[in-house]
Amino acid sequence: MVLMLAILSWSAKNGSLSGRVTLPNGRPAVQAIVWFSGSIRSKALANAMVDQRNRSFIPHVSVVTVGTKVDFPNNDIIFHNVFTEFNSTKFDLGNYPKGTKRSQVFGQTGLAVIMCSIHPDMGAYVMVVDTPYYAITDKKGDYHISDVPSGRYGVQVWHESGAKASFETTTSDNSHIDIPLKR
Ligand SMILES: [Cu+2]
Repeated sequence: MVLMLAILSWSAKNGSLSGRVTLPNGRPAVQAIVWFSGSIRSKALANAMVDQRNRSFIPHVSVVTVGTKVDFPNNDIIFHNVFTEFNSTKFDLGNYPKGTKRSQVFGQTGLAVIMCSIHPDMGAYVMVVDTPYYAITDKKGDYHISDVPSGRYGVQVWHESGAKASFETTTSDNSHIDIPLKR
């Protein structure tokens, strides 16, 4: 009984995974997405949004879990359109004016490339994952995924330049892994 309690308290202790992601040229990979792959499952997020302001999508890169409904409000002074290429399926949410919004549910994992047919310079990415463990790197290329149960995980990394990485790791306590991306 004492031994079982000891094992339970040991396995209940969560750690973290953090480090720096770099591009093939050695520079920091800014807004790279790091997420766990494999048998972990997640719940849909209660809310998620890609805003449209000043002729751009904000945020430029985001992560949602499978089944999440993403809102695309138009908070700009001009009309925008939203069309998405998601796992080789195209969705067109139409053209709509300031103060209105359209939404889309992402029911499977994959990368959604968000575009505006009116303004070809507008673009955003929504990565749909099936794990609660993910992070987007900051300006230094640093990521931090907290509250990770100790164990063996697949890790995927994506950057909009096309550089990526995937590997397996065993995490315990606070693991530090720097990730050089390749094309
Ligand atoms: Cu636009």
